[in-house]
Amino acid sequence: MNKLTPAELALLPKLDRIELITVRLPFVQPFATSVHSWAVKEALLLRIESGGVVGWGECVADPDPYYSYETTQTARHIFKDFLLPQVEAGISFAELGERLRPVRGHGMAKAMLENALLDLVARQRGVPLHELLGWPGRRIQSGISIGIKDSIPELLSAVEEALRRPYHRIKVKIMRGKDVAWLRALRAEFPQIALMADANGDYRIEDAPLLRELDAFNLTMIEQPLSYSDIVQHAALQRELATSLCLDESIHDLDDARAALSLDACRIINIKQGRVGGLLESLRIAAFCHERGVGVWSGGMDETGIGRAFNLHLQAAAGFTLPGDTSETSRYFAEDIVAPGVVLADDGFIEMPTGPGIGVQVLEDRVKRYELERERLS
Ligand code: OSB
Ligand code: MG
Repeated sequence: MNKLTPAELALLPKLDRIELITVRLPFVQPFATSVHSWAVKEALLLRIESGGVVGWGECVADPDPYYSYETTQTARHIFKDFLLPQVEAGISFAELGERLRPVRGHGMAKAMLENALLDLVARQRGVPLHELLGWPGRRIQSGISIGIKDSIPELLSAVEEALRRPYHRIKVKIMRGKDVAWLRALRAEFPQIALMADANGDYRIEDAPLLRELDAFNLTMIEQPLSYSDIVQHAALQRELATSLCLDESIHDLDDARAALSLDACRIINIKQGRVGGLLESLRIAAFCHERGVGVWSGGMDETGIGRAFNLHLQAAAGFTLPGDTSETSRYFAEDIVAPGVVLADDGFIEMPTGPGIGVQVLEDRVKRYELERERLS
């Protein structure tokens, strides 16, 4: 067992009030993957209070199971019936992790709980979250994930607009039928940019010859080309491609990351703290990859400003050497539930919030405005 970190040793405070809040924010424009298109962000939030200090967590599950089997409803059920009963004042985050271990999977529900507790403890100590996690703040690289478009010209203009911000790297979603020709057109127009593609599992191993054609486009990586549940076939595919593979959906915890690297199923991992059970497991995965020279980056789940702030703080850690999917707030929402929003500096970098906890202010009147449901649990 590795030495525990200060955050893992931190103790849970007594909670005076616990609420689950569902919010629904319209997206500025719909976001489409190979699997589904979302027009609104529906998110389950956790609000906890201790001695007048408030901590927030965001569950990255959607109301539907089109990215993961978890949904806002499964997260609510697992949280109320299995996770919350394990929370006890005075135990450490490490002890909480041990108590939650028998609950198989449901990393999104677990991350929401851990998020809120870490934010609360950091706010009580008056330190930024990244400091509680043991890392000095830094400016981070930006990246953008551009959804599936109806036509190649639409994709070209979306990329052009993103380059003007300027984002450090561009990720485009691909799917069967919107792949080789689309990337060829992009490369012809933008020969030099850092470009990658995310298939969200749309291909099968039989598509290896088609995917090999993507080697011509000098992509920094291809993200999750094969099934969300597969690691072995990704290893077979990686042997056939010059381009690095990156796994997203297939990685739920450190053990999955170990399996993927030992099988050479990918050369890069997309760490979404909201998918792998929270920030502490994310840091374990990042450290494991860093020791092996494997790059990681922070993905996103189109979070509200709450979840986005957690993703920012995570990227203070060593190992996050690649630009992630952390984009400007205005790209997702006309109005967010936190202030300030994420903006790019002129050089495309993003500043890490410096205030206590996640370092952004949650605007409770806005939360109320976008609220669908609020359930008080204590
Ligand atoms: O596969 O990384 C993905 C959004 C929702 C579900 C899955 C994915 C994404 C993104 C967008 O790519 C990331 C973001 O902008 O937050
Ligand atoms: Mg992805």
